[in-house]
Amino acid sequence: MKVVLIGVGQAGGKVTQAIAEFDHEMGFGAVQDAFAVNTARSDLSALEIDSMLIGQDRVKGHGVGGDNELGAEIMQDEATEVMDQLAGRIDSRVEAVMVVAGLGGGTGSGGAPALARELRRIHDIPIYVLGILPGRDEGAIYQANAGRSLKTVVRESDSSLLIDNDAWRESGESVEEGFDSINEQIAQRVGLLLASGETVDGVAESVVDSSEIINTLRGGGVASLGYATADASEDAGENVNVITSLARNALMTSMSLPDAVEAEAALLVVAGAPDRISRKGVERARKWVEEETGSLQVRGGDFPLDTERLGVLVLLGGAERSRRLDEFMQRARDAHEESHQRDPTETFHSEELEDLF
Ligand SMILES: Nc1nc2c(ncn2[C@@H]2O[C@H](COP(=O)(O)OP(=O)(O)OP(=O)(O)O)[C@@H](O)[C@H]2O)c(=O)[nH]1
Ligand SMILES: [Mg+2]
Repeated sequence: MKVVLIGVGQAGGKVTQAIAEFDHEMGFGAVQDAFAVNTARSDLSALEIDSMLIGQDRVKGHGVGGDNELGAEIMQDEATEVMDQLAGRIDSRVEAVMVVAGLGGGTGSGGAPALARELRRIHDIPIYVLGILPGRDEGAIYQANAGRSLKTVVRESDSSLLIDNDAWRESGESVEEGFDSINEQIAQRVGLLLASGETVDGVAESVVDSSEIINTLRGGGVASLGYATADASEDAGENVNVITSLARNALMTSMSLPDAVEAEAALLVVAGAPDRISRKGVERARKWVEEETGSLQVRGGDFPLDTERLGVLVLLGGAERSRRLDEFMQRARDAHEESHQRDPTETFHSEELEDLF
């Protein structure tokens, strides 16, 4: 799927660059362009992708310090300039835009939904948000910010792919220590998903294409992505169980937003050498995903890759009924109450923290 990535804020810029680099190193060509927007000059100068500084008159290049309302205001005020910068990048080949941001900060948290809204007004292609949720041990302000931003992000995007910072963290690492490795994991998994929709010459009809990704996300709401790999036999016939257990691992242990109980739609992508992919395994894995998610819309397809291993990607659309999301919203509400007790004058719109849907 040909995409333009737009990172907003520090996490947004770093993750955008990581996905673009992965795509480039692998030679996939799914990422047409990668761009970063931020209120902090130093965050932008650490990046190699093209970028734009906003809010200079208000925060002098120093970031919004976690104030996501200010982040949203700045993006709204400078929307025309940002759209001008993006116009030439989103050309007719581009099939979707992905706005990338950490939802716990200020610039990305407030700016990403504001940018998504503008993009949707102007462009007919799907505008997705890749939103990073703070991990459990990040501070209260991050939790509260992300809680407030989440509902807006979901409303303003065609689908919001959520990644919990605890989901793909190496055990033993703190979230901060782990950012680079988390970003690598995000880059690999999201990069593979985007590349899986790129048609390759002379391949069978079982290959995934962009429309399947778009259709899986068509219902909007929250999306989640999981991935697992394993060694595989040269003989497809011996890989039936490899594929079914990879699907199980991807869905049960590696989702970017863990513990989804239901999904509206799902896409099961089996990556690997075509002669190692067992059709029977793919069929069984699809049936299992159907039963597990209660979705009657489970799409499937192959992603031919020159490797001895097999990998399975599971993309869920309409997956807002997740225990992890409930847990997260509770954390955000607790964080909000805590900050309220400290500062009773704070004007916090608590209705935004009521149940997400
Ligand atoms: N996965 C990941 N998360 C990050 C990274 N950097 C920051 N975060 C998370 O993103 C949230 C903070 O957002 P930032 O992107 O730092 O904030 P910002 O959008 O730049 O906003 P301000 O700094 O307030 O202007 C927190 O929840 C962090 O844990 C990163 O490199 N990778
Ligand atoms: Mg910042």
